[in-house]
Amino acid sequence: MQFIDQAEIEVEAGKGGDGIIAFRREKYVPAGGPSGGNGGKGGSVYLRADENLQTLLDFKYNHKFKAEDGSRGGPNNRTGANGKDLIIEVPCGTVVYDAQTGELIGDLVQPGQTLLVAAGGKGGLGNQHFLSNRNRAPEYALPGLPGEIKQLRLELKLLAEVGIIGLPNAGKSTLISALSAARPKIADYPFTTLVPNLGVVRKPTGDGTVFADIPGLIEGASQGSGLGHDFLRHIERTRVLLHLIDVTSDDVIRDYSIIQRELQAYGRGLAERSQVLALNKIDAVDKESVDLEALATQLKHLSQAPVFLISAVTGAGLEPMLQEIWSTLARINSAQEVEVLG
Ligand SMILES: Nc1nc2c(ncn2[C@@H]2O[C@H](COP(=O)(O)OP(=O)(O)OP(=O)(O)O)[C@@H](O)[C@H]2O)c(=O)[nH]1
Ligand SMILES: [Mg+2]
Repeated sequence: MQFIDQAEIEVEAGKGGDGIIAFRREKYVPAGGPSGGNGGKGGSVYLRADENLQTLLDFKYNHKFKAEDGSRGGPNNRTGANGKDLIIEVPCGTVVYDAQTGELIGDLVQPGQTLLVAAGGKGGLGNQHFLSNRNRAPEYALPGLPGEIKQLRLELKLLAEVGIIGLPNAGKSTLISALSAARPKIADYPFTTLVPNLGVVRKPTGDGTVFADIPGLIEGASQGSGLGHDFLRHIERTRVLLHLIDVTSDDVIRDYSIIQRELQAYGRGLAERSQVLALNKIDAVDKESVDLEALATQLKHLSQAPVFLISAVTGAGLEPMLQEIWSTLARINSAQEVEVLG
């Protein structure tokens, strides 16, 4: 599945109903007063955050939305019916911009939160409204006003809890396909992954956690080199970074440090985020000539983070690594609850 995290849509609110011109015709009343009712208000368009949605994919096929028009006023001072509002569901975390001006309209964070994006037009006034001492029989009414039309750009930062990062070719996509139902392209060359892949990994408790496989980062990513910067933005909202390092590299420590420096240069707290490190491809090293345990210990000292020896291909070491990720997430989540309560 292609993951789309941007979409453009057009929203149009309903037009207000027209006011009408009418006069009472009653028996024995030679000239009845004006009785044309006002038009109803046009429906407005709202966006609403829905926690069950994960992507903006739906908007690829469907990008024009219109709310109902208000009805015309009726005789006997009857106001026309208001047009129904239109509510468009979007994933939590959707940021909404005016596509023409680039202006930020709003950010939909909490489930159920709504945002007015196009206001319905006002109904026109019927001729009864214009009755005055000067004019006992006004022969005019106002048309309803048009509803707002807006081009919106929706942006969704991946709401993944775990971001898989690392140099190109470290095995990130192989890992997400081993852990989840995601089937990204895997190949023996850098920059195989061009857009982030999402995969849902089942916790022992049964519920899922979203992992994001990010395109490989290279030196200078924070300055825009490679595919870098665009994708660092995607991991801003993750809680844990799973940093994969290819253990067959000639300098594992250097590889670790390159990524660490990019996180630091990017800022926004990424370098301080909880990390779990995994030395991947242990099936491919000659255990006689490489002391994997020593390498892991060295990295642990340097990074102050837990380090695991894994193979995304054979599945070795994945279980303890996942356990560490679940307990790290649990720690972070309960710390946040305390913050909210305090
Ligand atoms: N032997 C061995 N090879 C692996 C392992 N994990 C990944 N590979 C191989 O490493 C190569 C790169 O794997 P990918 O999963 O595409 O790497 P990536 O990190 O997603 O790469 P980019 O998307 O380019 O950043 C592929 O040829 C994989 O088969 C592993 O545990 N053992
Ligand atoms: Mg990849």
